[in-house]
Amino acid sequence: MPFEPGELVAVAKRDGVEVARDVLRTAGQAAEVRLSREEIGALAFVTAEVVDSAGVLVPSAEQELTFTVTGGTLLGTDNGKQDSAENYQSATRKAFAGKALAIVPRGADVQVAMAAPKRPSATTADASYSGSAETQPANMIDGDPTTAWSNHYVKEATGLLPAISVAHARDWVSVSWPEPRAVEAVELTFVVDTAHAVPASIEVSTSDGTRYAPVRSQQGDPAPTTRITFDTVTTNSLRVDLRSLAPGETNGFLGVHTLKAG
Ligand SMILES: [Ca+2]
Repeated sequence: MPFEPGELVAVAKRDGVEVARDVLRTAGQAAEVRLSREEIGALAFVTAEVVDSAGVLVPSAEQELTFTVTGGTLLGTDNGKQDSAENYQSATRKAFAGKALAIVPRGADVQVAMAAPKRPSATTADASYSGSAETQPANMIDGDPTTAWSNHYVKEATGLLPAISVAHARDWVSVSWPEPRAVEAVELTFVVDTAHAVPASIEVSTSDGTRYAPVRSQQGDPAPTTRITFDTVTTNSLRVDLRSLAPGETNGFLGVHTLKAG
């Protein structure tokens, strides 16, 4: 069965009546650390689990976790990895299979900080220009349909000049991933509102590692959700050049909620 992210539900029935149910969910990106503790005798065993924004354990997480203990001394840390060369006395330990353990005196309080996730396998997005801190390129690949990249900017009025905010003639957005793979389409969902319009034209390019060149046989017309198909290319980066419908006007800005290469 080909891999698809989602939910796998196993339901056990006896005489047609459900008696047990188990659910496996695909984990998203590491978002936070969940702590649980078990106290045995004079000791507390505090388990840290790296979970995604829905609280699902991220089994691939290997982030460094740093434990801070108050009301007692950190006695040791572990992550269950047999061949780990890390110091068992260190307050910092990498998660293994998404988990790490701290041992402290019973009653001591434990806080944990997670280092910025190392995601060499991450997809990244870029753009020739972003209008504000709230409309960065990463918004195109965050899986959130409400966030967007945009080139809309507002240059505040000064004593001499009125506020300026007019659309660029063109800008580009791009998406890159670590390992080359075959792609034959790109799908974009554009922002359409009083300031933003669907672009006048869309051109998809791919990089050979040094420069971008248009992909062949591009088909698809600009629309709020546009799918451009093209001859299959094997690449790790696509760039999409967008031309404004109203350059120099206040209603010709470009915005992209979602950019997907497939
Ligand atoms: Ca988004």
